[in-house]
Order: sequence, then C-alpha cells, then structure tokens
Amino acid sequence: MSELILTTFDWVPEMPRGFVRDVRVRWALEEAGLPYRVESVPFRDRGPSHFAHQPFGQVPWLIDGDVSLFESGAILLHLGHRSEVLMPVEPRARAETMEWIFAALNSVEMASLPWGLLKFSDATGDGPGWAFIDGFLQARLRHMETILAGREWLTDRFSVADILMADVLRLVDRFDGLASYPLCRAYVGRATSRPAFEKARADQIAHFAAADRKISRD
Ligand SMILES: N[C@@H](CCC(=O)N[C@@H](CS)C(=O)NCC(=O)O)C(=O)O
Repeated sequence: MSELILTTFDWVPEMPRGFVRDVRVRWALEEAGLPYRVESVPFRDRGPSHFAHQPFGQVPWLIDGDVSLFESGAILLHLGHRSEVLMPVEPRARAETMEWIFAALNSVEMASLPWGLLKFSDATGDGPGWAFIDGFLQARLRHMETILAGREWLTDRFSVADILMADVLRLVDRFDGLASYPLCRAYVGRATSRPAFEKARADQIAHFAAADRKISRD
C-alpha cells in the first residue's frame, strides 16, 4: 500500500487554528488507522509547485502513491474507497454515504461558508447582505435539526459523511450559530468527542505551534 502524505500550511494565524481543512483529512486517516505523514508548504510564499497540487493555492492536498488529490471532499471520498471504516462497500449504503458527503459540502457548507466569512470578518451588521446569508443558513439548519431527530449519525453508522458534516457545523458552532439548534449541537459534540477527532485537532494545533516556536528562534 502506498504512503499517504498530507500537505498543509507551515503556519497560519491563531484564528483558524484547529479549523484548517487538513483537520478533516487527519480525522479520516485517524478513524481509519491509515498511517500518514504531514508535510508543509509556505503560507506566505505560494510557489508554482504548490499550485501544481492545489490550483487555488490552498490546502490541503493528499498524495497517495502517484495520485495527488486536492479538495477535502474529494480526498475524503478517496479515503472512503480505501477504508470500509470510512465508507461502507454495500452499494445502497455507499450511495447513501455519498449523498450525505455532497449534502455536507453542497447544501450545508454552501450556506455556512459565506456566513462564517462574514462572522470572521465582523461584517454582520444590519445590512440586507447579512440578513440574506443568515436566513440562508438558518433554513439549512432547520432542516438539519429535523434530519438529526432520532439519529445518531447521518447514515446507519458513523462514516466519512459525518466527518464532513460535523466539521462544517463545527465552524457555525464556533460563532455560537447552533444555539437554537440543540440536535445539531449535540451531533457536533458527539462527533468531536471521538478520539480520532481529538487527535486530529491536537496534532494540527501542535503543528502550527511548532511553527511559532521556530519563528521565535530564527
Ligand atoms: N474547497 C477547498 C477549500 C480549501 C480551503 O478553503 N483551504 C483554506 C484553509 S482551510 C486555505 O487554503 N486558505 C488559504 C487561501 O484561500 O488563500 C477544500 O475543501 O479543500
């Protein structure tokens, strides 16, 4: 089996630490018990070799033998194909997992990302732009609250779809956006109390803290 190499930034500011998307990939790798190595690329100076792997100059990407993959969703789908722990092989269950992967990214994160960016930049204000984005997210969360009633995970058992959905909702929770959605909040709590998530997050934070120490030494 080929070596898995996950690439993230060498350093990021304090605010996004714990939320940089390599955490999704670390989490999946930890759940599956797949060995991997983490490499870094400069945050400040993104060269052609970075863009050769990630055409938007972002992170993460994953190298699996002669395959290099960007987009956290594509990476998690790829890992799901490698490990049954992450995605069932039975066709109906696999299809269900895949639809929830896309729902996390294309229905929920599509609303949570602009909302999070406005919160992050303190641009919420009273304007119609914020009201529209907030309303868009609230509609999605109301549906998520119904979806999560009576279920522990999105499908019959924990899967890569839960890693994506919980990570998407976690960012909303960071800005207290789940206060009116107790089932969404409990779901995030269940997912993030898994040892694989705790390790993934701690490892990411340690990675950036090591960069701080190196900067202060140099
Ligand atoms: N859709 C991409 C988004 C990746 C993304 O937003 N990466 C952030 C870190 S979490 C990044 O590289 N930000 C720096 C930038 O956009 O310049 C994915 O899910 O992999």
